[in-house]
Amino acid sequence: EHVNFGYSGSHGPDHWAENYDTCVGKHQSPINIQEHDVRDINLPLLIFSGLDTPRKFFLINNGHTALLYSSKDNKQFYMSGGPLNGIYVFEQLHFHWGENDREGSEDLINNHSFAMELHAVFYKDKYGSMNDAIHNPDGLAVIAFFFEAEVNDRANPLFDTIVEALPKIEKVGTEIQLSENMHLGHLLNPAGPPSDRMQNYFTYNGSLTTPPCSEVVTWIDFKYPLYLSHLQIAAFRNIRGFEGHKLTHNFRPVQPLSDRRVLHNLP
Ligand code: GRE
Ligand code: ZN
Repeated sequence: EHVNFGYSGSHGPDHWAENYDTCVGKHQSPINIQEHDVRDINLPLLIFSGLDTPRKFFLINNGHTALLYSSKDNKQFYMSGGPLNGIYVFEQLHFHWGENDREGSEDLINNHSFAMELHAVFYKDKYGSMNDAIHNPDGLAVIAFFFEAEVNDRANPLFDTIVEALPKIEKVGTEIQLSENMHLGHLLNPAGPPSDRMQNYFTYNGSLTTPPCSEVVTWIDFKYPLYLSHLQIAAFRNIRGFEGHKLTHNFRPVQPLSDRRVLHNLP
């Protein structure tokens, strides 16, 4: 196993630029989203399609995160509208977490770290693939959901299928098919569309939060968090990274906002 990047020591975020010079750009992610840098505006409706098509999902441990992708034999999951020009196609979703429930999200809101952050990654349809899209400034759009640890420690049943499968992908490179077909609408929008919850978001231009840190991402961060129990979150910390160590945390620290503005869409 070759470690190309990690989250501590000589492979940690401070060293990424030694192998990936784009990681020192001026429009990097994540950022601390602070009230005084944010402008309220009214964007067009953010539109999703294919949300309620059930799909087979595969869960993989790639050494950096737990990642889900779906077979492409069915109707695809698309996103458009909001801050986006054109149509974006779903590619994968994955998680970022911390050593405890007081950290773990990548973007912060008013200095607040959430316990976990889900990234659903989409590429612009006209570029045809993820690999081609990442060479274009408008190549990717990522919707981010923050998670808090539920104070009453109730589990979120929508995430049970994923959480219960994590022990089966403990080793780097392992992959399984989830036992139940899922539709993303159910997972990401429990209130069911149309819902204001998915129109209340921050948006800004930034980068991949992992090497090569390409500055090609339109970020869409939903303001209201989802909930998981402490134990559900803890299950993620048990998967292994490279060299067999537990992947206890995998969030990148915040990067300078520089000359950027963050927009807040008011539903
Ligand atoms: C990541 O690896 O964390 C990532 C991607 C694609 C887009 C955004 C992002 O792989 O944070
Ligand atoms: Zn990510």
